[in-house]
Amino acid sequence: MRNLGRGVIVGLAMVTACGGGAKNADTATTGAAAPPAGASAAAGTGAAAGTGAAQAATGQTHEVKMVGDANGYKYDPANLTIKRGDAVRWVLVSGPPHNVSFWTDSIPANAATQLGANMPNPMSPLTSPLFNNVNESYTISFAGVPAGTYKYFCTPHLAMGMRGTITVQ
Ligand SMILES: [Cu+2]
Repeated sequence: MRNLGRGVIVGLAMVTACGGGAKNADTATTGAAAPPAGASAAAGTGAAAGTGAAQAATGQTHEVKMVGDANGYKYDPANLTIKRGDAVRWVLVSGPPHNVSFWTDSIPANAATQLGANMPNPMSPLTSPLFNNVNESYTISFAGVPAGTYKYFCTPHLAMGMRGTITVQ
């Protein structure tokens, strides 16, 4: 009986450790979902925050690679500074699936509505779909969003430290 119990515990630990993408995705989504109450309240107060319609980029498009290999999982560059109106294009280089998900509590106040509107085909609020193919890309316009720091992560690889920052000037 004792041995059986121990076996179950070990088994559970292994499931947790090897849960992989789906489990991490659940955790990340839950974590990201908590703050929006405050964020949307803030967005509602600021009339200039965006109407919910996407705004096309008017400036430069910057490229960020999504990389996963023997050296780890990362965005390259992980930290990028752009101007308002620029766009960022994430390109899948290796180690999919990858995506782009913003922490709702780690973007400027009032940013969520317009940023969300500027994100094509979101899987959930401020979260891009998952990308599985090399050279697949995803572009977000940073037009109409407030200046500041936007922190984001890859849902499947957050636990492996795949995260980045866009600073909008
Ligand atoms: Cu990833």
